[in-house]
Amino acid sequence: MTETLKIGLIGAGFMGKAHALAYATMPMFFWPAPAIPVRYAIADATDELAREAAERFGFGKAVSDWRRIVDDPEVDVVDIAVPNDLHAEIAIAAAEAGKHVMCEKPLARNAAEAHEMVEAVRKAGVINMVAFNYRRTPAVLLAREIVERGELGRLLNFRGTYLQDWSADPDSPLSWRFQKKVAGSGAVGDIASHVIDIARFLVGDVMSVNAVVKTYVDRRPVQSGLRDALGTARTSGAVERADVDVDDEVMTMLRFAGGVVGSIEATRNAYGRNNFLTFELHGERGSLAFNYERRDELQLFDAGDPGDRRGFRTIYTGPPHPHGAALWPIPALGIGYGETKIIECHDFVEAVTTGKPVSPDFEDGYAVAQICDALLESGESGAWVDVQGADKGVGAAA
Ligand code: NAI
Ligand code: SOE
Repeated sequence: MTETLKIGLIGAGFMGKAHALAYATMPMFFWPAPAIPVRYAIADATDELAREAAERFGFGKAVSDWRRIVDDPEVDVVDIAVPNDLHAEIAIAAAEAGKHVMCEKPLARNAAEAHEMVEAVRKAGVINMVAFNYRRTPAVLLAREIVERGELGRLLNFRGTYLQDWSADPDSPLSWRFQKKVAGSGAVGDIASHVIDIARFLVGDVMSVNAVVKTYVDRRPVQSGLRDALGTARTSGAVERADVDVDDEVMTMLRFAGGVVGSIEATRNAYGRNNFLTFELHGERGSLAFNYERRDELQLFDAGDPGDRRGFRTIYTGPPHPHGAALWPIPALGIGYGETKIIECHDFVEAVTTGKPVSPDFEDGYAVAQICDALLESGESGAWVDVQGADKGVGAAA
């Protein structure tokens, strides 16, 4: 019989749903599964929310105090899918209780908090992962293989974007994502962090940054309820409004270890862009281009092609590509956001059962938080800012 792992999931909003789906379906894709995740207990902020989540997502127990999950000796894995201000407290308590920890991104509100989390998991010796799932899109994994095989030659530059429009409307309410005390930062930690993770995955450590950081909508309608409706709710007219104290947008130049240069732009105010997470990577022998909105495709340019054949070639990911065989049998049948979470879940569960480390782990989450802190500092000062602790060299982010 396949081993089982009891999961305690904390938070039943957008990410609670995505993680529950991944635990339920991972063995249906990856078989033999490294272990069968058992949806043991789920927590949300009230008894009613927790009960509803348990019924909907198939968990055996519902609790409104997350400490009951952390303290339960039956729980093997604590999975943190709540707003950012709770990540550190829960992860540290879970590690101290000897649980393996999966934590949503950004790892914490800032690098200092993230560092405490790294110390806690290191001391406890538990498996830990930060949920930067976009790097697990098969096309992104393929990009990494192409880079590792040296097919692009020496890397020259990385250009990344993450453009969304769900908060462009000033009547979209002041959810937790617009409050510094909860979120830590705005577009920087929320979405630029994903591109930073991919940049580290493909290129290596970021050494210094020079950023413009901006807040366009500085007051929003006060929201009732804890969950972020991500722009699907509107409150117009003479409603109570309160201050937004995080950024909407960041644009930055980057210097990587090893001499690669780059740029990243992230905004939640780009009308017409939904989940426009893109990158281009240029090397001395070729280039790669990716757009998450066409996530089954990777564009490859080979500078060695004859002059009359120059152009990007579209590779449709499928069974021959990383984790592709576990998904669907024909390329371009189409994978979704859920599949990236299922792959993430597989790799995490495999790490827990084998004891082998998995990436991105809390160290990676901490490194991304250091870059985010540097972006915010540069946005304030207008100067280039060195990223604290960035001394590990190209490839260290693997
Ligand atoms: P959400 O607002 O949809 O859900 C948060 C849930 O946490 C709500 O159900 C809320 O009631 C619950 N909650 C709040 N306080 C709680 C407490 N003390 N105990 C138990 N539950 C509590 O938020 P969403 O979008 O699910 O975000 C959660 C985390 O996931 C954030 O860190 C966010 O940055 C991250 N995220 C990551 C994504 C990715 O692509 N990897 C996508 C969306 C979010
Ligand atoms: C909102 O910007 C959001 O839900 C982010 O929090 C996620 O990390 C991203 O994957 C989708 O957009």
